[in-house]
Amino acid sequence: MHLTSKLALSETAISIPPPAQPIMSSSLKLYVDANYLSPFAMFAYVALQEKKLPHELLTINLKAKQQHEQDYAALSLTRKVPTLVHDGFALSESSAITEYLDESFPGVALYPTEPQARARARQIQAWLRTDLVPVRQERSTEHVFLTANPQP
Ligand SMILES: N[C@@H](CCC(=O)N[C@@H](CS)C(=O)NCC(=O)O)C(=O)O
Repeated sequence: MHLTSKLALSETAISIPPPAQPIMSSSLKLYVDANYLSPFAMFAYVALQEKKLPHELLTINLKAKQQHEQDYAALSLTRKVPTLVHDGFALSESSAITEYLDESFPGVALYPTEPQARARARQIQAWLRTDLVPVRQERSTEHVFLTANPQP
């Protein structure tokens, strides 16, 4: 019997509405690179963590070209990581993933709701992905996480 009905039948009759969405019954899988160095995969992973969404983390060995194998290519048109699979719905592109998670699940808001603030957040995200590529190249995740004593 559901918790809500049990409580409703009891004398105190405290009614606790079920969560807006049954998070635990959703199946979420995130495909990331096997070295855990893709900054794009990190965006999606951090979104799952921030929203406290239980998920399965699966790895794709990019060096071994696993992204081109039939099973993964069927999920990701671009054959890149990350890819999120939510109850059979497969979605690539890190910003699409973070926005989808934010719009689909309750919990902490990843983006502001006010349109101008939201646009500003997306603007910064877009800069990070495009215009700030030279900075990303100079401070790549390989450099930051794998170089001993990286220079600031
Ligand atoms: N625009 C994509 C970029 C994803 C991307 O470039 N992923 C790289 C890893 S950092 C990848 O999967 N590369 C494999 C390949 O190009 O074959 C996003 O934001 O998700």
